[in-house]
Amino acid sequence: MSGRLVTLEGGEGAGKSTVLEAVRARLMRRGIEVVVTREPGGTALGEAVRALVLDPSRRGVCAESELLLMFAARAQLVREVILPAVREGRWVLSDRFTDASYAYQGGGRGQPHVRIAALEGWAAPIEPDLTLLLDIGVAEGMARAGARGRADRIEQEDAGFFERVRAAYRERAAAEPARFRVIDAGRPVEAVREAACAAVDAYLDALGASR
Ligand code: Z5A
Repeated sequence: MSGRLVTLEGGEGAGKSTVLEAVRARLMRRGIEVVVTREPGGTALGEAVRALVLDPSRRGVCAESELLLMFAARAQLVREVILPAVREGRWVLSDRFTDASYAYQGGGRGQPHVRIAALEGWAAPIEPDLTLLLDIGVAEGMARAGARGRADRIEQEDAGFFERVRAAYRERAAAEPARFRVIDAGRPVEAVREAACAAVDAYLDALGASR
């Protein structure tokens, strides 16, 4: 089977980290070699950018800089990790990818869609094959994340910002139903994990059927 890019997305407190390991384990159980990565990050350069862009003490980061930093990390990740792995037939499971820029920098910060699309076209020219969107109400997600006790710079935004992020994610999912699976992340952990794994199983079964 050829390589694939699978991404996990969601707003504040959606539980991506909690679900990621279950999805990885399910793919491996189905005989697939998985490379796990995250955004921003996943390379030495990307992790340095992550520390910079999420540093809660850094004030006054403009939306344009934030967007460019996300894509600087992504360009490196695509070339250093994702494209080589996919070309070698492995699957990459990424905790966030370009949809996050459309949601956070586009929906949240108001950066124009065309500007993000232009960056995507040359800096990160690969689209995920499957995207699991963990969707949760903003108040509930913020309560979960708040209970965790640490907040990066972007997590310190207000509920209105996260409402715009959520709306942007949902719009993208509605526009691309073949790629997205929207998972109700407001349920107990086990139910969310199961729904995510079931979506992966269904995707794999469909691939098998079409081979
Ligand atoms: N960002 C961006 O702006 N633009 C971009 O292009 C990209 C990223 C790529 C870092 O992302 C930030 O970068 C993020 C978006 C921005 N900032 N914000 N906001 P990240 O993905 O690394 O950070 P994160 O959003 O905080 O994700 P996370 O750490 O993986 O958190 P999570 O998705 O909310 O997952 P969690 O840690 O598994 O769950 C949160 C808490 O809820 C935790 O205590 C769990 O035990 C609990 N939890 C999880 N699931 C459940 C259920 N089902 N019930 C009850 N409690 C639960």
